[in-house]
Amino acid sequence: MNFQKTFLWGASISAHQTEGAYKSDGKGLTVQDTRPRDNHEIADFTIASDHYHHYKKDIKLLAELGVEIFRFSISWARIFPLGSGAVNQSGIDHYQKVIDECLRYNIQPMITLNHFDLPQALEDIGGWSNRETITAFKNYAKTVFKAYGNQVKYWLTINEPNVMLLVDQKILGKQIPLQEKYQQFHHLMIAEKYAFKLCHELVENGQIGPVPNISLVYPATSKPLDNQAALYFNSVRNWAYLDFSCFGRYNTVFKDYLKQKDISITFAAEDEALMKENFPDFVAMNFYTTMTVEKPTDKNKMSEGINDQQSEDIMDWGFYKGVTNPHLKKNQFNWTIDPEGLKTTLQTLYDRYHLPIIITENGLGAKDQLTENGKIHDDYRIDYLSQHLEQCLNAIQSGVDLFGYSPWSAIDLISVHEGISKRYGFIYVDRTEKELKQLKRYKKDSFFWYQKLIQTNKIPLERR
Ligand code: BGP
Repeated sequence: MNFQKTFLWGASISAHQTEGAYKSDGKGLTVQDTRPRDNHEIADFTIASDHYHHYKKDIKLLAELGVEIFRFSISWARIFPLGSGAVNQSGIDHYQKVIDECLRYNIQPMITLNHFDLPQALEDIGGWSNRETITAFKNYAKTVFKAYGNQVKYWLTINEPNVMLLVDQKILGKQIPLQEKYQQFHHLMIAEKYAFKLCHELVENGQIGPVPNISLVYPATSKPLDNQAALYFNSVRNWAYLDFSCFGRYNTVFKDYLKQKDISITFAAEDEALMKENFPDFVAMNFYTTMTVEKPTDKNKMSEGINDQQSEDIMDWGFYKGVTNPHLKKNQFNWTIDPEGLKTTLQTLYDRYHLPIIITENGLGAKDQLTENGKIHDDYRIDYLSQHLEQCLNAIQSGVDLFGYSPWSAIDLISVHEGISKRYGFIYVDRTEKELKQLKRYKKDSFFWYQKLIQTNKIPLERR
């Protein structure tokens, strides 16, 4: 079976992980520029892949790759250096040039409004704990919809609010107390509702979707209590977010979790109506892995909190504890690989929301090697992508309305907390953690493989 001709092929990046130029042309600092680093041996985001200065070259390569969409995020602090207040015209102009460059090659931009990089000035007033941040976000979203809405039709709201809150230490560099975390959840989701509303009001034919990271949660055994554990973690990690986006409500399992944790959420007068009147046009989903949990039985054996995206790092006493799934392999960075889980995730998601789905992240982080003659033989990435795409086809055949695939990542970028050595791109960026070299771009084997796939709408059998 082939993919339909209308299926959208893309590639994804985020601003802070690629752009660099972290203080150029009036940009303000963001929480990603200031967050305390646990490992100073790895690259920071100050120069990253220097996409800010290489965007023309990078987009030309993406055109050669053949993608129809390019998912990137706008750095809010380039548009509003202080998060709100005066607009920075250089920031507006920069993304205008990026959009023009995409359109020159017939590539549709798919823009994420915010990808982990909240302006520091807003963090200084409490970040997402303060409703002022919602007001600032509304104004920022309105500004970019007005600036680019006549050219950009695909929009994404806030990248992975679920992972950002669950893995706060790794992504934001600080742990948010539980009560505050779930008030932030509410504010993030309300901000998203404003984005749906404003996009529909301001962008003619505009389409907008939420972009959570979805990892289906399996029970470790058929014990009823392990199944309960999976139910709660599925709700807290996945459905609480999408139920808010797509149904406009808190789901009952999540409400019970909050009640048992003694957490109460403060609503503002406008929230109820906003939640129930504004919905997305599609769901964008980032998928890397699945999770497996059991009901925890021994408090002494548990350390606190959720430390990473992997099962083994999940601990929530009374609810769930992550375990290794013995049936699945792992990548070099200990992330579980579960292509069949992608099919089940797509089916579960489609059955729940009945909205078209696009995958906006999926990919393999690996320590690629550049050979002396400028090649990167990343067969392991091709294998990973092939296996996941086969499951996309199976999901489509089973009735899921999956309309596009935009893997992570277009070019090599700085991983959230594992530097440049953890590479995801189709395009290799020649730098090390500490040495910038020339930042030259090279096409990996996966580049040619993906190019062929896009040309034929069929998963190529050959690897090179
Ligand atoms: C997602 C984020 C991305 C990206 C990816 C891989 O959660 O949206 O920004 O980085 O995960 O994660 P990592 O960089 O930790 O390997």
